[in-house]
Amino acid sequence: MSYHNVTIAIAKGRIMEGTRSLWQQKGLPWPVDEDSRQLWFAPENERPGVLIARARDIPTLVGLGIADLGIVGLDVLEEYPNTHVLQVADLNFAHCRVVLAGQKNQWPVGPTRIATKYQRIAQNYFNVHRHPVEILPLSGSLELAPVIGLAPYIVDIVDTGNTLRQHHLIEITTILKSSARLIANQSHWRTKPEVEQVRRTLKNDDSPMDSSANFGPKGSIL
Ligand code: PRT
Ligand code: MG
Repeated sequence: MSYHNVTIAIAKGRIMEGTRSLWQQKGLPWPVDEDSRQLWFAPENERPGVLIARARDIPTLVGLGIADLGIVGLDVLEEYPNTHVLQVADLNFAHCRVVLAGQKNQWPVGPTRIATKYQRIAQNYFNVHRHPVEILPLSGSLELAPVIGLAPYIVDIVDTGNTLRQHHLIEITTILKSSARLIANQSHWRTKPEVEQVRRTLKNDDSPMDSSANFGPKGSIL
C-alpha cells in the first residue's frame, strides 16, 4: 500500500519525538528534517506527508480535512474538540494526567479560583461536581500561580510529578488520563482507504474493518 495520498498533522515536542520512534519501529521513512524550519514535508510513495502545527490547531486542521490524520494528546482533544474528527487509535505514548493541584491535599471549599490552560476540561469537571469556580486562563508557568497568590488551585498536566513537588504543590485528584491519540477526518476515514491503512500499520492490525463501523457517541472507535 502506498501512502502518497495521505497527510498527517503533528506538533513539535513530545508528540513529534514519540511519532518519530513509532515511524522507526514500523519501518516508515521519517520525512521531517528537524533542523529545518520547514512546516510541510511532502509525501513520497512510501510515506505519508507531514504537516507541523501547534497542538491545539490539529483538531481544526483534521476536522477541515487539511490533514487526513493527526496525532495529539487526549488532553488537547478534550480541550479543543471538533465534531468532524474521529479518534481512531490510542498510540500509547506521551502518557500523562490532567490533575487538580494545590498547596494542601484538600478539595476546594466554597467558590474558588482555578488557574489553567485547560479551561474547558476544568470548567466541565467542576460543573459535573456542581462546584462554583472562577477559571483564570493562563498559558504557562501554572505552578507559580499558587505560590504568588494568583489562584489557590491549578489544573495542569503531570507526568513524573517532579515539577509539582519542586513548587510544593500536591496532586489532589486526577481529572483525565491522557496519551497520544491518532485522529482522522471523519469523511476521509470513510472514503480514503490509505487513511485506514496508516492506522493498521501503526497498530499492527491486519483485521478487516467494517466500513459501516459504529463510531460510538463520542466519535471514537476505541
Ligand atoms: O509548548 P506548547 O504549549 O506548544 O505545547 P506543550 O507544552 O503542550 O507541548 P509538549 O511537547 O510539552 O507536550 C505535548 C503533549 O505531550 C501534551 O499535550 C500532553 O498530551 C503530553 N505530555 C506528556 C506532556 C507531559 N507528558 C508533560 N510532562 N505535556 C506536558 N508536560 C509538562 C507538564 O506540564 C509539566 O510542566 O512537562 C512538565 C514536567 O512534568 P513532570 O510532572 O514530569 O514534572
Ligand atoms: Mg511545553
